[in-house]
Amino acid sequence: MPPERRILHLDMDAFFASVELLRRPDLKGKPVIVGGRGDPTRRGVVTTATYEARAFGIRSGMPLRTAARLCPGAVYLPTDFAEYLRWSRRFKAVMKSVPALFEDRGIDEAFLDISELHGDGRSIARDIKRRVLEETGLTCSIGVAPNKLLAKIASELDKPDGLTIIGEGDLEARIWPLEVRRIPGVGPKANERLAAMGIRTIGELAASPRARLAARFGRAYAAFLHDAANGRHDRPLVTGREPKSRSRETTFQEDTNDRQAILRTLGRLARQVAEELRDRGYAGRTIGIKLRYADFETLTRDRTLLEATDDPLVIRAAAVECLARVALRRKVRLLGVRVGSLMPAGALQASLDLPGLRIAGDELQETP
Ligand code: TTP
Ligand code: MG
Repeated sequence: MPPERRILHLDMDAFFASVELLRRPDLKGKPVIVGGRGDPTRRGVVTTATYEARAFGIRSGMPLRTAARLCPGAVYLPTDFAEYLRWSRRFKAVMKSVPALFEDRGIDEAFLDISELHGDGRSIARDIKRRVLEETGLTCSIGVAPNKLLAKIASELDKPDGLTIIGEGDLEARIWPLEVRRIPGVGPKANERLAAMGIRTIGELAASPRARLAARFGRAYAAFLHDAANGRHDRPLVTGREPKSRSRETTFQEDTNDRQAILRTLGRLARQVAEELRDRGYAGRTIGIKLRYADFETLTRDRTLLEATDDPLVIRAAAVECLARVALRRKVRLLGVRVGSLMPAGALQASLDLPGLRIAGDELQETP
């Protein structure tokens, strides 16, 4: 048996809302809901809410108007990504100062592989929690376990301000009673299918014959599910992960097919995506749009440029070309701009050296 690894997963508590409370301490203890433009009479979705608001049934992804019905007394605040990004960097700086492999998992969570560190997992985790609080004034929840999957499940078990250590011997008592949807990688569809098979808890999943799961899910996913339920997951941390794309989207206050309004919004989204790319030091070659009609039919179009860009005007021009390829007879509900095939902007120069290529439709093709 290989020595037991120790993986630490940290997830910030009610992240966007907690950052808002830093500048509005008067709102502490109140139901606060962050989303859209912070106006529940207008369109938009909840990004997150304080635990006080969650007590009213408020959840991420819920339309603001629904939230307003459930919790009319809440304070509604607009989403301010730039501000959350700044605080995200600060708590990650604390984690990165630990001499251990670090995996960035997005704006409010990350892993550390603390296998090689001296000291027990609990004191390492406590120390990180204390320093994150000192540096940011924010609380987080940490899970420590023999693998990434269990560590992530563990970090959620005692939220907010939690600390949960799961060892191999804790599987039966702590993990098996949980619902299968607590396994990262089990979405609503898999959850539904498992339920239809009579599998509700992780323990029930662990006890299911692999062949039965494979017949329903295919061999690879079945193996993932069965191993996960049995606490087996040997993925290493992914360090130096490069983001694949950046995107921004917005829901119109009123469904529209007014080309001018759509173009204006496209320009704004292009500017926002470009700003975020520059902020993070990336440029991308694939520019795409996403368009959702009022009936929720959704389509995407993209085109690949010769050179990676972080220029808002170039991004907008490419997005406008994509827009020209879709019909605007029906009204549009949502519009998005995405820049993909990202590379560090420093590598931009190297990417310019692409002789013999031209753009044809969506694909780069060899010039005849
Ligand atoms: P989460 O960690 O899922 O949620 P949270 O930090 O708000 O709350 P918890 O204490 O349960 O961890 O997501 C982190 C941030 O990502 C969250 O503050 C807002 C944003 N987010 C969205 O914008 N949309 C979403 O659907 C979700 C789930 C999160
Ligand atoms: Mg969180």
